[in-house]
Parts: sequence; structure tokens; C-alpha cells
Amino acid sequence: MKDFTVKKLALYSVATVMCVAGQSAFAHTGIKDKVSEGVSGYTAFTVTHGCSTNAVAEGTPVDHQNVIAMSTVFPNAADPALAKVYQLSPTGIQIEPALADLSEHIVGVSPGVGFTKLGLGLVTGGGTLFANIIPTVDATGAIRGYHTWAGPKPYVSAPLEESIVSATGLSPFRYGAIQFNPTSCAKSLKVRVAVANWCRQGPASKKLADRVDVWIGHTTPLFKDQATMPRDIPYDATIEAPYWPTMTIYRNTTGTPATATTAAIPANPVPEFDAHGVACPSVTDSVTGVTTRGFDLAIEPADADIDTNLPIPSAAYPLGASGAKYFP
Ligand SMILES: [Cu+2]
Repeated sequence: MKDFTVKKLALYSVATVMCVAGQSAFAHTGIKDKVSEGVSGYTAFTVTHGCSTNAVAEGTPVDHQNVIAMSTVFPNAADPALAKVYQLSPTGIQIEPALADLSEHIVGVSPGVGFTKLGLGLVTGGGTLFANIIPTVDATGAIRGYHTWAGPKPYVSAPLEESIVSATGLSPFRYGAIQFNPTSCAKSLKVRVAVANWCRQGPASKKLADRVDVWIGHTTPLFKDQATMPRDIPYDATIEAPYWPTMTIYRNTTGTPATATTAAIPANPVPEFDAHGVACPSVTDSVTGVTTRGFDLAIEPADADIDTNLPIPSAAYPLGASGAKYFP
């Protein structure tokens, strides 16, 4: 029997934590769109506020620092050890142990290989958040994420102004067409992405709580300053409020009819039994009485991957962002 991990509680199911202060609504950085199986496209991170300490409740009317840089790490490494794959309980709790990889569930993923089918692509011009962007490219040539920042170098560009009035910046990326195996019991795949919004840089900012907002579901050996990460309200430094920017890919269980410009997409319903003859679980909603078959999956970058690729080092272009190092 698999057991439930209760300590990392069900807050994963809360897609976005919304708080209201006066007339301004704040939300953590998220991903703009829900994604349907088998269709590639473009979406974006929604950067909806600048940095302040997380020792006060989100939405508290305090000044937010302007966002001057952003870094991202996607869970699409070829090495499966660099990502964690979980089956989720009906209430969103991660079931231990983690799965070895997504090969049972996603078409084209081989056993012992990571989620290289994510199809991540960069958008480097036309409505990007900042003028400067460097992809994180691994030894296989795959794009794993990116660092992007406001100039002065090599291109002059403005920060995301948040100190005067809260605004939203969109940082776009491309995703591939992802397909569920017909024998998989999964009804969705939540792709969790590590994101840091940087508001200060250089050694003088090293201990300031408003130097960065870190959006990862738990602390890592390097990213462990809780004042830069979400916490429950009222603030309690001992309680993590797990939060990941998440792109949810939904299985197309009913199919999509043809339109004037697109071909019909056949239905891919969750089967009664998986490839091993085990019945796919069903859940009946206590309010609506509707029964849904299948479970949700989640994939997120492992700690080592986050600690390697989320920091923005001090280096000359094109190796890293110009100027001083940004501090976790
Ligand atoms: Cu927030």
C-alpha cells in the first residue's frame, strides 16, 4: 500500500493564493493558461507583484520592490533524478514513494528517462518581460529554463515597476503537445516550475527579505530563507505553505470536434484498468454526485536542479546576467 505524505499538506490544490488589500488584488506568480492534451502552444508566467517580506500577510499595503530579474527551472531534464514525479490523492496530497519517471503515463517518455517531451521553447522577442534573456541549456542541448533581467547591459530596459502601483508582467514560453498513454489512469499532469523574482542584487542586499520572491513548494539547501517564500497567514516561520507556479495539462477525455481550421481530436478517456490490470480509482464529488475516474500527477524539479539553475550568477554576457550576483 502507498501511504500519504501528510506533512506537505493539501495546499498544492490551491492554485493561486489571492489576497485583497484595499482595491488591489495580489496573487503569487503563476502560469497564465490551462493546457489541453495534444495541443502545443504559448503561455506565460504572470508576475503580479514585486518583492516584500513574507513575514507580513500578502495583500498588506506595504511597498513592493520593483522586479529587476527573473529565473525559472522546468522539470524537463533527461536525467529522471533531477525531477520528482508524484501521484496525487483526490485531495491533492502527494503519495509516497515518488514515481521513477512518467513512462507509464506520457506518450514518448521511455523508462529511466526524464520528461524531455515537455517541448519547452523560449520566447526572446516581442512582449517579453525584460529585454535580456539567457536560456539554461544542459549538456544534451535541451532548454531547462531561463534567466531574464532589466538592463543596463547588454540591452537597456526598465524593471517591472511595482513600487508605485501593482502591475502584471508576462514572461512567455512555449510548450509542446503532450499526450497521455491510453492505458494511464492519469487525468491531468501538473507541471510545477521553480521561479524566482529578483528585486535587488549585490552583497548589500544579501539579507534583505525583499531581495527576492522564491516560488518553490518547499525549502532547498540553498533557498531556505523563509521570509522570501510563502507562509501561512498569520505568519508562522515554522509552517510552510507549499506553492508552485503550475501549468496543468488536462487529458482530453471527451475529444474535440473539428473546426474550420483544426482537425478533430479523438477522445482519450481514462480506462477502467491500467496496463497492469489494476482498476483506475474513481472519486464521487460529495456535493455534485459526479463520479470522475483517474488521478492527478505532478512533476517538479528536484532540489539539486533548483539549487544549480535558479540562482543568477555574476558573469559577463552571454554566461549570465550582467552586474552583481543575485542572492538566494
Ligand atoms: Cu504573491
